[in-house]
Amino acid sequence: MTTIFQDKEQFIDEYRLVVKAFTGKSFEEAGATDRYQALARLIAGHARDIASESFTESSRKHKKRVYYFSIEFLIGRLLDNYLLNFGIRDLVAEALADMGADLDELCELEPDPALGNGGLGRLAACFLDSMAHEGIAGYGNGMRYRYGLFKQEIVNGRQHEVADEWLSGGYPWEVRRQDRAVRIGFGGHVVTREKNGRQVYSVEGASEVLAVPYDIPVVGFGGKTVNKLRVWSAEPAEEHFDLETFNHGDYARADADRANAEAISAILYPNDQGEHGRLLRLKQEYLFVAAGISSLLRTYREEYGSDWAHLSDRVAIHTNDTHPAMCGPELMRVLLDEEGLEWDEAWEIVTKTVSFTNHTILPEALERWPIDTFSRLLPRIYQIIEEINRRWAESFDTAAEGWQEHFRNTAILWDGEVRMANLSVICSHSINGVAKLHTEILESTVLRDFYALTPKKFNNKTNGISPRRFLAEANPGYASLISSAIGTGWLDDASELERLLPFKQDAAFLEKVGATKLENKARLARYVKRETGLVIDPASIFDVQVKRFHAYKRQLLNVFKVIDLYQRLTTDPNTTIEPTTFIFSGKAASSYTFAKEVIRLINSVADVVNKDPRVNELIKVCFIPNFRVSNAQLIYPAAEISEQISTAGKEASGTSNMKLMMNGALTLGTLDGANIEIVDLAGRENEGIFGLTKPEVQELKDKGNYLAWDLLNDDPERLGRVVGSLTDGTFSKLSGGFESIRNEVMINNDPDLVLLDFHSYVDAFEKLNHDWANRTLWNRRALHNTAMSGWFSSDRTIREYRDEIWGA
Ligand code: Z15
Repeated sequence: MTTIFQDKEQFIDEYRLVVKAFTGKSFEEAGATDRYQALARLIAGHARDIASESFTESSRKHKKRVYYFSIEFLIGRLLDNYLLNFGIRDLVAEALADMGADLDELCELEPDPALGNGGLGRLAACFLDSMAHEGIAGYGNGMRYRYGLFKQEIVNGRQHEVADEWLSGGYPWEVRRQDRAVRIGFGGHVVTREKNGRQVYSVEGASEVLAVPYDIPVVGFGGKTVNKLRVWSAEPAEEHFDLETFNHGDYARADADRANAEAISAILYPNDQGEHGRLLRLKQEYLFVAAGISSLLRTYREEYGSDWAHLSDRVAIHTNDTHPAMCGPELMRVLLDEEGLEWDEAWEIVTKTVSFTNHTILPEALERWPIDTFSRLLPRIYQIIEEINRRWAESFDTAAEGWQEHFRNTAILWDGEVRMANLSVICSHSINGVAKLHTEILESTVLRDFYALTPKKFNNKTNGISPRRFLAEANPGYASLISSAIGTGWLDDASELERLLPFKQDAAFLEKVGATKLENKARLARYVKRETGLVIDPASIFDVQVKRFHAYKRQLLNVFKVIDLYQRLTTDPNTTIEPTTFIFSGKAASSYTFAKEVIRLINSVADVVNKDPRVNELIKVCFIPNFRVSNAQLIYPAAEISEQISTAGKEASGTSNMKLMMNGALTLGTLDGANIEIVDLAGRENEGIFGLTKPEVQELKDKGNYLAWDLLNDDPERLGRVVGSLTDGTFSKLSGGFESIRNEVMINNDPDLVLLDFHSYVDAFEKLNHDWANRTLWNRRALHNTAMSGWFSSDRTIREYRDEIWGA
């Protein structure tokens, strides 16, 4: 463990100096925000010192550098995390207490940077954590959005979106690196010249913006390695402030260049998966790709000169989904146009350096850009893509049976569009999915023609999560109980959690497992009371579904279950249930009408159920607004039931399933994504598995005879009553009825098979719910889940990437 302060006194001396230098005030005079800012700056300063040591050491050892390109990094708050990773959390907490301050209160003042939407962005952040822990020279490359993902407010049950001004108070962790700014060109046209008997290409008439990097340190657990995350901000390339126009009173026009450039990094697009096509988004994608490539090549050049043939020995470029798909063509452009390499040489270097992860099979999420938009914005990149595509076509044996179909499915340019997934695959030496089932689906359907050609390029890397952030930091009570039993080695090597297994026979220990859960539930209940006014009972079962709202994730199935229970409890005296709080949290894309209606339905059901004295001692519905990393860390530790109920085949992996498992929740889920691996590890008897499997869903689709009406007609008492309640006024008091949801299920024929899985779901829920009565058995299963969750550490995932993809 590298330590940055010898003792409390040294910390206090340094801290007082930083408070003084930063605010001009003494610690006693400084307010809480200043105290937070100064503390973060102090830790960030030490982190940067170690970062430069880590960099020097990796140079000396000629370590391969891994650049992780992602358009999202959902890093969460850093102060608490970095104190933990430096091993000084207790020291700093005690020192602050001596000074009359409270560390937890200061941590709460940190903004939660929302530079991502959901799973993909948080995965990227866990990977940075694990690369630093594993001592990999691994760097994030992404976008510095001025406004992160919108803040969600709930008004009359509806989601409202409010701008997230996370930078307004200043962000103490970042350092602006003006000296490493890069000019990026858009538009213009390609000019060809002859130079020494060779065609040379360049772009003329492009308009340029300046990409300015901001570096954020990434502290690995143990404090030995500090890497960095580099995020890019767009600014005008020249100061074109027009004084004359300004003096004539046209203030806005005087600064128009600035506004146009800054628009590129103004907002994060709030769609988790699905609809795109905005020119500004394409500009974002090219900006962070081109700036990142330029920046990593500069570092390489400083270390190894222009020895491009060995680039792939020293550098790995990983593309997180298709948003950075232009890494391949952009690296080709630099090698061809700026470094003068021949196509074949350059292509070999590119394909040995670049690798690709696919995160979804949803067709609406597979990025495609209209060729005319694309070629106008990025003429040279487009030209290179055309040549890649031409050579790809040429590589087929046109005498072979069915080659046309294989080409049609794998072409980059088709039907007037640039297909980014195919571009990513063709430019990469490795293509992976994010869970076993997901990779199988890629190989057998979505990318099957590629798989047939180059099966060895395909591999699986089941996702993981950081045990430091999602267990140690989020759940300090449980973490210290675990450490009291098996020591603290699990923080370094989460597979050691398996050493908890013998404690399943220890009744006193199991009781403590239950007691820490109860404390976490009380902590969450206080948060809910503060944020929403709703009172929830920590003695009830906390049943939790927290994730983005999407039809395939089937929050609708969950609320149908709640409606059914409500109706049975109020009409059928034989219905029994352990007291349960149904907790939902998550955002919907601003333009995703159906998802937003499901949020409104949940809040409308909550409004009725929570006010109804016939049931509100037994069931409560709780929607927690504005789901983000910081409140997620309060929610996971409080959960007993983890709802992972996507239609089989649709959820690539899921990662909240792993976070909840590690925190001792039992999975109520379908055999989808990484749920399958949870069951393999922890045993079906320790979870609640229900519903159609992927092959069964497939068979149904192939037969094509599923009819939602049949299910409704067969079950008027329960399903019929649930669906009827959407439009009969039962839940319409708050802000109206739910015709559009009813139409989705009955007229659009229930595309996500909510009605089909309804009964097996409710039955599986009731079984789990009744199991709760025997608390010893329950706590034993909870502990078993935690004990078997170590394999889902992102350290394991990252070691697999390192050994099998990056060779770092
Ligand atoms: C996103 O969050 C995911 C996939 C995407 O293609 C996009 Cl654009 C965003 C999610 C998957 O839905 C989820 O199953 C997976 O666990 C996560 O990426 C990380 O791989």
